[in-house]
Amino acid sequence: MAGHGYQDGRLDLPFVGISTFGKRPYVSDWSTIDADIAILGAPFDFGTQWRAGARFGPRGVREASTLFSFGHAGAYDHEDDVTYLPGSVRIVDIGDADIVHTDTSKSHANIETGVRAILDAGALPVVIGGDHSINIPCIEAFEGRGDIHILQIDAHLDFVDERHGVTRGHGNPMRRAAEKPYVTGLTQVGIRNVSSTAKEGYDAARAMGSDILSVRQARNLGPQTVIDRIPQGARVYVTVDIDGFCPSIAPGTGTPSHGGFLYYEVLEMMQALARRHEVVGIDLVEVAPDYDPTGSTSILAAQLLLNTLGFIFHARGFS
Ligand SMILES: [Mn+2]
Repeated sequence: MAGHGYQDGRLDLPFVGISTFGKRPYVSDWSTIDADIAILGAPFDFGTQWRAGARFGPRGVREASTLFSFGHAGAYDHEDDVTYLPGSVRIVDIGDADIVHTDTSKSHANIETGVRAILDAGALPVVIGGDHSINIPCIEAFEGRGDIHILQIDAHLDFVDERHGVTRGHGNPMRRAAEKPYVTGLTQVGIRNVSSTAKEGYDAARAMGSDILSVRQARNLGPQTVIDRIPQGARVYVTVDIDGFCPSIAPGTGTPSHGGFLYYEVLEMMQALARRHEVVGIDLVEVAPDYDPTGSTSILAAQLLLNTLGFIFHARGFS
């Protein structure tokens, strides 16, 4: 069989080489992004209110993503009879936003610069956190680029307005998003248990256009019905807090909350979303690899991202 294409050159197994996301090309110059998807790391975790460690999320998820980097022929899914992420979908990794310790403003500004560079290049931004505060500069990068709706998968509502002067911590991002004139609404799914948001936050969220569903409510509705609640025609930005998942499968996070989603529940929401809506951006936050010595949390994050990207670009007609 010598000479057949996929047996030529390097074998390049997943554990071999440099851990960019999916072992895709690294682009260090943000003025030269030429891709359909660009991955940005946002290793910032000064916004946490309990366990830090999400600063290592980008490295953890990148390393885990190499598991799914076999070859360049795409990922064949026998259930869907589709080869997702064929070679025609160009993915690059633009590295990390620079983080300045103790300086949230500078660090967030650097994240926003990265997302703007990706959007200016016409690519889909995929940002790996970092704690959930990194969603704030991600959403700010969308200013002047049309209306968006936000789909949040999370255990926590993250709708705190301000406490002790803090407005850009990991309990604030959905409130900051809802304040933007170009954010037309939020669908907040997986919300459960005690968290930083008090009743006033829930009332404010609903008054500002949020549809809030717990895990049990979402489970009873089913993934398609949850997605059908998002207004038809909305351009959707997805923010996934890994603690939306059950800590039994995602213990590597700062504030785990029992009773979360299992893999297919979220995956099927992403598939339904990709079929029905234009997805304009994604962030995945709060992976703190040090709390999960098995590495399973990072693998879950990488697997969800790659499969979601496959659904989005399949819906866009790539084959
Ligand atoms: Mn969150």
